[in-house]
Amino acid sequence: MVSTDTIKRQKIFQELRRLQQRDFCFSSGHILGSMCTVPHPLAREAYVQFLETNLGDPELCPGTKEIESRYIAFISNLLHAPKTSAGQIVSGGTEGNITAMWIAKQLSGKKEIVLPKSAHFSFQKIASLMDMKLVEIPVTNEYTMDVQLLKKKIRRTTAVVVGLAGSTELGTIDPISELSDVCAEEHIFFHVDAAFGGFVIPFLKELAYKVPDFDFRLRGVCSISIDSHKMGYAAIPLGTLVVRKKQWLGSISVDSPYISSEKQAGMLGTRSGAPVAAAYAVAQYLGYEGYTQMVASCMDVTRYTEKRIEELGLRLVMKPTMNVLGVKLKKPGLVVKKLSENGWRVNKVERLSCIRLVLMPQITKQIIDEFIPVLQKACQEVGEL
Ligand code: 0PR
Repeated sequence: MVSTDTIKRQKIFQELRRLQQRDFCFSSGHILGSMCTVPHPLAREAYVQFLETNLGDPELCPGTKEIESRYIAFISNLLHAPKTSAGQIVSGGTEGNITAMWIAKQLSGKKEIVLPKSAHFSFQKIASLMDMKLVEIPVTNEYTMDVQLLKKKIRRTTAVVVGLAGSTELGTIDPISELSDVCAEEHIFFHVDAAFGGFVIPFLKELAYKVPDFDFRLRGVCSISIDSHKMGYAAIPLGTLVVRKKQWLGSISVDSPYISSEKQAGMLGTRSGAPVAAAYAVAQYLGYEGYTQMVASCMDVTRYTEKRIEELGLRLVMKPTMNVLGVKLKKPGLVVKKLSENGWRVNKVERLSCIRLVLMPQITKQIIDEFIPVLQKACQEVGEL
């Protein structure tokens, strides 16, 4: 006879599955607007294995702490961080940016954030949370921060300048090298938001693409935030903030009397070791070579998509820098709605009058072949074509 407990469990899981079926899933290939992906199979396995760990109390789990240190070392190497640097695990790009702005505010005692108009909306949260002011710099025709305009906006009250290495809307890279020089000369904290591009640019370089420098080899770069749950092929939630000088983390540390470590840096207290173990497993498995192949394949699909879209008679906002494409439309909202009705998820960028496609590792040329006629029909129906 089946026990009442078994029946109870079955019912709960039936309900969970029923609700889950309403979700779009990455494996369907129909999510074309997200910056996340199906986690690598190894990430899934490691995640479950480390479910009970808490890196907020590191002495309870010295083994997981060691995994965290090794993962930070991997990220630091990828970003050419100097020996003086330190890394802080975060939940993703939002927390990475919050933590960087927190450090910049603490170190400078100032409140102004100078950033490109293209910066992610997490900075709006930061302004509100930390009582900071955003000074937006327009972008050039190439959709990157205008350095000449930036120079005019830097003042005695500037706490920090932010540059993007892979913008949310178009995947563009700001002139990080020039910004680094300006900030070094003015002694201003310079944060690079590489949430998306951090796991793309190093491998594009490996593949001999001409992409600008963005990492700690540039003298003025003070911190970089990079997400593993985007192009790192790992599980949500995981990002890393790397800072040039270890002691800067002291500015966001407090005494932590109830736990095993004397001080705790950063926003979170209790935090899972599972995403860290998952990301470490993926990094160990793929290595630089695996990530390079992955980026090469994403770029191959990007070029193919670009060609197929242009063949339809649609225009791109710009030649893509990485695996993010903006397709110019008069009514992006209507097209997104039509696509959604047909089971395809694409994001709209009203500000640039375009839709954004992100060619993540799960998107193949076959998926694009399925998508193109649906896009064509949607565009015809709303009068775009
Ligand atoms: N910085 C940049 C440059 C980003 O693109 C993003 C997110 C963040 C910071 C914030 O990162 P977290 O969301 O990890 O905190 N950019 C994507 C966006 O807002 C995130 C995203 C991911 C959106 C998956 C949709 C989606 O399905 O478009």
